[in-house]
Amino acid sequence: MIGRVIKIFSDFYYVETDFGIVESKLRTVLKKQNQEIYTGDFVELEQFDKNSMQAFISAVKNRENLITRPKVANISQVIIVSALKEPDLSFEQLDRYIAHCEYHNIKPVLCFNKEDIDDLSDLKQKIVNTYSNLNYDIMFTSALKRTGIDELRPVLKSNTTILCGQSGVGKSSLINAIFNETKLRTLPVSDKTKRGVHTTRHCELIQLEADTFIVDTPGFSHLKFDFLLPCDVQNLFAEFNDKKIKCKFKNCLHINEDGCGAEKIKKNMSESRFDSYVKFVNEAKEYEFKISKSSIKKETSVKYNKNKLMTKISNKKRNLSRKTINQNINIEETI
Ligand SMILES: Nc1nc2c(ncn2[C@@H]2O[C@H](COP(=O)(O)OP(=O)(O)OP(=O)(O)O)[C@@H](O)[C@H]2O)c(=O)[nH]1
Ligand SMILES: [Mg+2]
Ligand SMILES: [Zn+2]
Repeated sequence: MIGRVIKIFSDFYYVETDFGIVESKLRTVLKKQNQEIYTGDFVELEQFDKNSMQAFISAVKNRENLITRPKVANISQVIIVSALKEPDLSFEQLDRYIAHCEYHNIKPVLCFNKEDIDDLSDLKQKIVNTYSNLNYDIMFTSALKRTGIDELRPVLKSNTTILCGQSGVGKSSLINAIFNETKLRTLPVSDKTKRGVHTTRHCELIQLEADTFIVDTPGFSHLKFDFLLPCDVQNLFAEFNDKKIKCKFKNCLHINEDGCGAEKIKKNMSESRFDSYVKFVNEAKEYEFKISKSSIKKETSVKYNKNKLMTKISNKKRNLSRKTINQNINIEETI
């Protein structure tokens, strides 16, 4: 029997099947193989007991894709949800989510929720100016007043769509509005921090129609670009995909290099986008620095002594010299 993992709670995998939702555990052999299973995975079930609706997962089908933040498999679309207000829209956070989608080669849809709060037309205009020429679809919604929801439905059709975005922006509320019922728990943003209170704790796949799924995810805001090299960050910004860029420098970051050929692109890029770009490049630089240090360490783990290759003993394993021991004693005494 084949099913799809819709939710994971510690050791339990909830699998949607033709018979309903089956509470499943992993076969020991899969555990031993360290087989990871994610929400959205298609799995094979064995030893299905119809009475208790329990079974064992014996295999995982090949994945079409796996996005990593949060980890969900076989998705066809990402909608990045932001709130126009409460919490205030952060262009930087939005760019982080967009760049993460680009990293996974997915063009996200941008959804701006809570349009019922105040007259936000200036902000909306700024959003359109910043993102529409980058070919991202933009939607304005209110889960509360149910505006924009009918426009959202056709976007979801026949897709497995993951809603992601910071805590409190209204992801679960939007799903409730789409279903016209309270399927998911939602909570007001905190009065103190003006942020969400992390109401959704797990990724959950919900079936809207036979071939239409939505995944609710917990909001988080610490996406960092500390896993790629500085010169790769430009691939995550649609502005730099322009084939017309003719920068003569190799590995140019297009930030403040004299004579950089991307000058024109930068002029057309909105200030907030450029700021985000520079920030992400700096995070990538930290990563570059870290790996450069660790590779030096590797190289020095062996050394030549009298033409013989010797393995250097790590500092932890090496006995302290008498001088160091004496010095340490002196330090302790002075404390
Ligand atoms: N005014 C207004 N409030 C909204 C809207 N959508 C959601 N809210 C409120 O915002 C708060 C947070 O909504 P949630 O749906 O829990 O937000 P979330 O994105 O799922 O948050 P996490 O689960 O923590 O990631 C709730 O009090 C909602 O009632 C909206 O369109 N307008
Ligand atoms: Mg939620
Ligand atoms: Zn350049």
